[in-house]
Amino acid sequence: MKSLKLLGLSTVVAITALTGCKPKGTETAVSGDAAQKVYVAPGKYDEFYNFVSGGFNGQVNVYGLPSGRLLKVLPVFSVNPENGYGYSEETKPMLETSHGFIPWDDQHHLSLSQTNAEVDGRWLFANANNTPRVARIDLKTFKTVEILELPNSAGNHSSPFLTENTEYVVAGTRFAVPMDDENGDVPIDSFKENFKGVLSFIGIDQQTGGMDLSFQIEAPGINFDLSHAGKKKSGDWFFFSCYNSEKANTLLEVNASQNDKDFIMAVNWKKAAELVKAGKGRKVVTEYAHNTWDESTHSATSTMKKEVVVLSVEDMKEAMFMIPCPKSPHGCDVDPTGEYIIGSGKLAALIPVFSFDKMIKAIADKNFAGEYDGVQVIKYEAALHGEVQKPGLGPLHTEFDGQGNAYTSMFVSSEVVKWNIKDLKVLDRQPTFYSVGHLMIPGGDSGKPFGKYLVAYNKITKDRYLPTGPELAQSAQLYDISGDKMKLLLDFPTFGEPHYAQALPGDMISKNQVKFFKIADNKHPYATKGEAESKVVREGNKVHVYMTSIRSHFAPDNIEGIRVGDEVYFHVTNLEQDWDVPHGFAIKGNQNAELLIMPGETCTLKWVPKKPGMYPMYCTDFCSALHQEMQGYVRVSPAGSNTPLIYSLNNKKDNAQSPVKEGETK
Ligand code: K7E
Ligand code: CUA
Repeated sequence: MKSLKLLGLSTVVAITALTGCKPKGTETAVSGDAAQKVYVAPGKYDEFYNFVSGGFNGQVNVYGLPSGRLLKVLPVFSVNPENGYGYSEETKPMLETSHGFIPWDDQHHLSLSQTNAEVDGRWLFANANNTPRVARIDLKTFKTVEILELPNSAGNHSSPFLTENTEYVVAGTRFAVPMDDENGDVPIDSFKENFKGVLSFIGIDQQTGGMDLSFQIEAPGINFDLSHAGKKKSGDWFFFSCYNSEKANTLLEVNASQNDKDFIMAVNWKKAAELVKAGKGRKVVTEYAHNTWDESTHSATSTMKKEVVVLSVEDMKEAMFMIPCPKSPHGCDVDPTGEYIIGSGKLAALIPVFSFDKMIKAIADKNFAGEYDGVQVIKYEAALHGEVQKPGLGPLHTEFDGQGNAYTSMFVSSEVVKWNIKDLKVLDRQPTFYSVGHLMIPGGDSGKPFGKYLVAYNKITKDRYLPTGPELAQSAQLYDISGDKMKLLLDFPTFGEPHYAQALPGDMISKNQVKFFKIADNKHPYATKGEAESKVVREGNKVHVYMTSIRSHFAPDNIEGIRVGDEVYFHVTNLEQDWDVPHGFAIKGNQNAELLIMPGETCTLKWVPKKPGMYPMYCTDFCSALHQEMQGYVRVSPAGSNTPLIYSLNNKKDNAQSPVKEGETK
């Protein structure tokens, strides 16, 4: 969405004049009882969890609503020094890809798992935009437990969106690119012949949530921007917004804005799945990483997959259609009944609303306007329910309240517009401060919205908070939508750049929270299940420290006999069996982050000391009154020295292991 900030630069003169216009009446926009409505008293829980994408920080941020309090930053696609995600040996495989280890990505969209088109509180799915991947977060532990890379794709923007029973997570590529099994080393201006837009269908195991790339569809080389599944009557279908039907490969802000209409593409995913089952599609050889987290070993594994089944446009002839949609559609949203599909043309002066029933009839009647790269194009009027006239400028995204109303964000005119889905009349408009991107109603893209609040996620903050140098916090705004008119209640700053978000009632997941991991169930190969088992083992130049932590000491806490040239692995097991008692671990000179070890878990920090000396280590998380005493020393001797390897707690050295015993040369 960044590009939209530049929208007004040269092409759209009329809009240029309006991008600078800023809504008036900031103070009067807030009603008298706003404070009371967002006040959550100390010790009380918020009503909703709000999961907000972190944009260019690659993480997912969790807020409470209505308070706007930040509860947690969940590491997903970027390393996180706070808890060692991407730094500890156990979590590093989560960020492996076919391009190697990637410590950063750009995260835009989130989808909560659904059952019967209602959010069910099991999992949260997130996209990585830059190096195409989809992640699954387990809402029992708030941990990223799986990441699947997507081949034949680039710019995984139209992702991840879910079918109504979480059968598939679907992802459309933003950039058309040559297929992975074809030579990508071709002139860029061969775009029209060589570039394809691929849609990915990731099958979800209903018990475990495990992801598997079931198949892909090789669609025309168009840019897929967003999507949503149909629901209820349209539950077998998926709808994707597409821009750049011009197939421009340079200066898209001008060249991809030529056509009066681009498309919404409708795909019958059930038929596609049947075709694959019937043996259609070709096997494309490629490489993509599948990374999974195992909660019994507290470790991730990365495996490289080699193949994917790809359906062609020809295969999909009866199951894939285009609907013309004005001017570079961005958001593609389906109302709670599944009947209405809303395309938001960023440059359009109206919002088209399509009817699912009419679309099906148009297909049956072969009411087509022609073909686009082999895909039948349904006549615009044949699928159209109607247009919302003069809704505002720069419509982007639409959510629903379950009462027959839609709410659309207007990036350019900086407002949220409420309108009636049936008669398409605008009912209310409220300013946003400023330049709203996505908006979100809890459950607002499902078949059962909770419809009490709406949050606008704004791109520009300007004067809303105390200034903080050249970069200001991005901002969210909470509106009360329980009445006829929307009421602004609250501003709260956000982390990174928020795009899409999801929310659900707190009690749907709060009661299922894992409070600690049972030490008896810990199957980590280097777990140390009691202090008596703690030890230090040398294997050549690798030294494994089997360490425990409990309030308020490490075992062992004195280690000697480490040499320059050693690779030391601190496998720290947190022996606590109590909620909210992590221990930290840090050692002077460690080149990666620290560890934060949950109760019952084992985490590993790799440390390569560069020079001889005395290296203090300590717990970084204030865990008890004697937290500051939770410390120790590691003595590092020069390479080749014969300092015996000894380790102890409280100077008991019975377990001392001599390097000579290991049969090593000195
Ligand atoms: Cu509109 Cu990436 Cu969903 Cu941002 S996108 S706003
Ligand atoms: Cu353990 Cu502080």
